[in-house]
Amino acid sequence: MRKRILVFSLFATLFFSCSDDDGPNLEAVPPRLLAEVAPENDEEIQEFLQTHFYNYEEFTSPPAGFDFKIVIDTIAGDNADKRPLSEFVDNVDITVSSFEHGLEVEENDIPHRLYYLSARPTNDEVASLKAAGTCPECFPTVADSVFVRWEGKLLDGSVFDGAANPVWFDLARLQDLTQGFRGFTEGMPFIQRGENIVENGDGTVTVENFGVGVIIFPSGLGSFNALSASIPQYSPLIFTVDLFTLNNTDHDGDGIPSIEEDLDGDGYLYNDNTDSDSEFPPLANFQDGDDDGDGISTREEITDEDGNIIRPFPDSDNDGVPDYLDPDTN
Ligand SMILES: [Ca+2]
Ligand SMILES: [Ca+2]
Ligand SMILES: [Ca+2]
Ligand SMILES: [Ca+2]
Repeated sequence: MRKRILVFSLFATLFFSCSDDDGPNLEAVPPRLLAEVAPENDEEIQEFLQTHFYNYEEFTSPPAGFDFKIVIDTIAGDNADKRPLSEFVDNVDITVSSFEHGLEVEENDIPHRLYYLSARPTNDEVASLKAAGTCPECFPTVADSVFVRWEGKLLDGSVFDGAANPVWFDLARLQDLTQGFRGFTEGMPFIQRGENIVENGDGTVTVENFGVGVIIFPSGLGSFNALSASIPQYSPLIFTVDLFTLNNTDHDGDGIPSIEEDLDGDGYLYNDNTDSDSEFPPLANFQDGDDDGDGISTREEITDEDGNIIRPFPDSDNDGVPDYLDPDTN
């Protein structure tokens, strides 16, 4: 019996083989390649987008008392004439490398397609608001913290987790794939925050016009091959989110907002580490209070005698590298 339980519990993830002499011999199945799983997952996602719809009619003409909750259903039967999700989503390619999942076989910058749908306001409205540049603070960056209600589902519709009451998420932390949900972070900048949020004093909040959206992404932007009771390996994930509000974040408190510590501007915070040679464990700049590792804190290198931050950041030797990133100057 013990052996049977062992076999059943490990069957999904381990290769089981019997050898004649010393009984069961368990061998780990090596993880699959990102480059192989990403296009497979994309096919599954595209199939999903073509065969499912959301309650777009309610979002276009909200009935009295509508709760602005996204409902996704199959295009079939009474709903055979609905317009598929594929007509409403936009997508963006995000590259993922093997080190992010701690994979042994090296793969670099493998494209992963993430799909997003803002239902309120619509993707088009979000795009024109962003293009107009009138309200950059209305949208989170990948470095911010967000206050959201959310639900996480698999493509078969089963819910693996969620929060019916809003909770805070640190998107920068979630971007670290050891957390398993980088896609959640990468999709959030396409969702608009709500307005006039008020704490009611009883633990609840009210908010107006909160952004409502869906983010769908392949497993390489999720938990990939990780073992979990609720998410099968290599599963694409769907998140529905209501974005109540957000906070800009300065994780290391050095006076530089974390998003400005994405020095190469690629939207990924963990590959910017000015003093990577000199520290262990490595700390990306947004986590590091002394970015150039010269022993003088970043804050000290960017402030005047009164502690006010000087902009642009001081560059005493005029070599184009500000002092806080230049170990030669302080
Ligand atoms: Ca900082
Ligand atoms: Ca970066
Ligand atoms: Ca820093
Ligand atoms: Ca320094």
